[in-house]
Amino acid sequence: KKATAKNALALSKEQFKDSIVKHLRSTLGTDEARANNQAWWKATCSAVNELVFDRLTETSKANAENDSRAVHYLSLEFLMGRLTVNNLHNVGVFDAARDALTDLGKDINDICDEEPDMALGNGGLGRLAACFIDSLATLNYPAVGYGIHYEHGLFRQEIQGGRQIERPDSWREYGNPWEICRPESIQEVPLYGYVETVFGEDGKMRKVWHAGRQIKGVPWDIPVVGYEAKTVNVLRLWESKAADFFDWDVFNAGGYVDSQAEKSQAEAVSKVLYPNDESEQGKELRLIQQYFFCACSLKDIIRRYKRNHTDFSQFSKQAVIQLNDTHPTVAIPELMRILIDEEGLVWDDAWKICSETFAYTNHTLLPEALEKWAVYLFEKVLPRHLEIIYEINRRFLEDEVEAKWPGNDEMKRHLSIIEEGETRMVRMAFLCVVTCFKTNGVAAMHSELVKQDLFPEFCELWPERFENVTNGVTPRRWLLACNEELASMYTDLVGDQWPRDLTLLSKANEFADDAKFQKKFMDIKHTKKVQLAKVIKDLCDVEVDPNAIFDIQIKRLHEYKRQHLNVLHILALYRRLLENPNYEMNKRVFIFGAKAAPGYKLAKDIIYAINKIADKVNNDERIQGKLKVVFLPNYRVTLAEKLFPAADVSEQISTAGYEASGTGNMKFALNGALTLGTLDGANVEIAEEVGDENVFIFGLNCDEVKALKAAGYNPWDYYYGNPELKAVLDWLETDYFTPGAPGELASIKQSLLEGGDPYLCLADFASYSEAHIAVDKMYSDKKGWARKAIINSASVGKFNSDRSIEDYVDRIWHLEKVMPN
Ligand code: 26V
Repeated sequence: KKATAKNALALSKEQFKDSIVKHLRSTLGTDEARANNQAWWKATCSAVNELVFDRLTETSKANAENDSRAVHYLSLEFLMGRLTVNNLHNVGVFDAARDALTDLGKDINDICDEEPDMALGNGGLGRLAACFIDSLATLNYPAVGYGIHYEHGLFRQEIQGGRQIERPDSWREYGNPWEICRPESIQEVPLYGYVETVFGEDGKMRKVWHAGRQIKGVPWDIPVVGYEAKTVNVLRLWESKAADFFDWDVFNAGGYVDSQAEKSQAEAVSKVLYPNDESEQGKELRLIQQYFFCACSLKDIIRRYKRNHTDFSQFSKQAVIQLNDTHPTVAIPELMRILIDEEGLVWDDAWKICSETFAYTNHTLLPEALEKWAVYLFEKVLPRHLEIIYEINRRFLEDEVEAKWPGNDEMKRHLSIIEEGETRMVRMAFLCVVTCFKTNGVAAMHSELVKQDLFPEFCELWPERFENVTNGVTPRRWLLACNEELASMYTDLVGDQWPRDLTLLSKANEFADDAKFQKKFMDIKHTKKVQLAKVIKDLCDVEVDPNAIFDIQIKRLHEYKRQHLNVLHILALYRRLLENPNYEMNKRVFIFGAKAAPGYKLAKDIIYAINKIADKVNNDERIQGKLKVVFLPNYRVTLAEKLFPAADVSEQISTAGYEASGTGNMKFALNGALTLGTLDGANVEIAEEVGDENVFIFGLNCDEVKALKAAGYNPWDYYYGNPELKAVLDWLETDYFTPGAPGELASIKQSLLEGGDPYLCLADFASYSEAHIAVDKMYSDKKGWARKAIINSASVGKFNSDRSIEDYVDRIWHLEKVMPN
């Protein structure tokens, strides 16, 4: 029996049982005999919440009393997944809960399976925010996450006839026991209208924004439980509602229908998370979402600040605001507006406060993902903010740019926050870099590219503003909770402190060649593969052999991530097997999970191709089950938790220079998968940590990609130069995989040839194919493979998100711990 962990809240199995039964009756209005699993789940959560809510209150009391400096993490996305298992572990009562439920005749896994995923994010950026708030609480730092209480998270993906269909996600349709509504902290948000210039009796000019509409923001708090820590922070998510007086006025005047329209317009603001789509430009509702949650959050931050302060002189000492990408950038002009128009500060004082309060994280270099908003939209929705942005820009160009590059109008045009053109645009990233005291990238290589390629002139102006903070993942969710078997093996080896200090796992390196240790490690891998095989059978009705190599690519579908490169190689293998039934290879299962943005045609075509190829390959008796292809529908956090532990090979094959960091790559390595990847994002640092001999690196590096593009890349050269590549590309045009419907997969070939192959799939194909041969060879050496798998898992302690947070604290936030353990 495990000793009671430090800071675990005392709750015995018996107490837990009593509490669950009590909540079944008094909270849920049922009893042990009638309750369904959903009621059991909610009762279990309520039992835990008795502990969690106490700590939540204590934490906020301690922060108020200490007047602590805090970080405010503003993010349009928090991809939380499920909370129950995680919270049970973090509070330190997982074993008590499991045993209590067992005594009550329930399996904790079935009960926890009732919880819907909180999928309030698209992918990497949203999941990073979730890992970061876990780490902040674990390290006892004062922090608040601010975001939107979307009614619908990222769409649920169904596959019909091989194609993606989007269905609405309704994560809180039947109530969510983790959230607390706080009507006492409702905020009002103005929108639209016009700006009036008024002169006061003192002769001073003031600006008054007469809003055309007002909506209200209702906060919902999700407790964020630190791992065996005293701290419980909050994630505060804003829900939009019609402002009370609006519907009443119209309603009383007999306009019931109008008042309903008003109400549904207001509620539309927090209705649904936008998927990363082709272009978010021109989407007025998205801009309103951004402003809505920034305005609510700033009011909340200022309200809390004012409890202890009468002027703003200490504001930037007390509050740091981290912008998770440019999505919350409008918080900058909003704070300027509040300070100047409402609090009566002069421009220079307001500007000083803003530029000492905000910091910005960049998560992508893709030009189409760099946010720009049309000036006319700003003018319509946020007229006062546009004026402020113009003034920020004017001062920047006339003072800073002019001083550095005197008389250089071309440079002014180039660096202007306003892009001139047919439609004038606000460049949000420029506004961030001009204002923020720090701008950081998310992996060493990415941060260099941010300086060199994205903001070279800004970097010349202010080199000290640019930082790197390499991403990380929480070991609580991504090892302790998702891989019980490996977690307990590590606890036996190094004790129970590794979920905080993940570098302790490096002890396992000493056993990388130990036959007994290897067997235990690979037996666990096998167990996880057996478990995943069952999931695959249930979801896809495909039988896979757990002795095969499980080769997994799970991430959003995007051309730069090159799922289609993986597909081309699968086709090449299939062809080799058909041409030579004795072709030597280990059995291989290629597993995909990916959502495509609803408007991203080629991404959806790639999903279709994977499914069509899977149908054919999986049912082709000629290849004797040597090759299987699986596309798991509705990839999300909860599925990811089953996939990472079962992987042998981690596909990280983005075109070098395009993946800012990646975080899935870290979860794979931690669970003992070997990376097959390019020198991109954090792959570079993973290879550094685990050693080049323990990863399979292939393809062009970042400089070679740039050079090839500069020299004029011609994909046809590779097509004609490599017969196997030509054959698989031509295959896509036939009806081999889509009987009776030739050409259904042709768009992929087309994008790679006529389309110019912007992500250099064909250039990297041969190298990728060779790397796969090396993987296959290596896997035949069972001991060699086990050694590498162990070294990978034992050597990625650096990628603990606690380390990322400590880097942010040292380099950017400068926080102090409240209530240290
Ligand atoms: C945004 C968009 C918007 C419109 C066009 C298509 C598109 C494609 C990608 C994106 C990226 C959104 C930002 C994002 O999720 N970045 C990811 O952030 C992770 C956490 O830092 C990082 O590990 C990933 O490499 C990075 O892609």
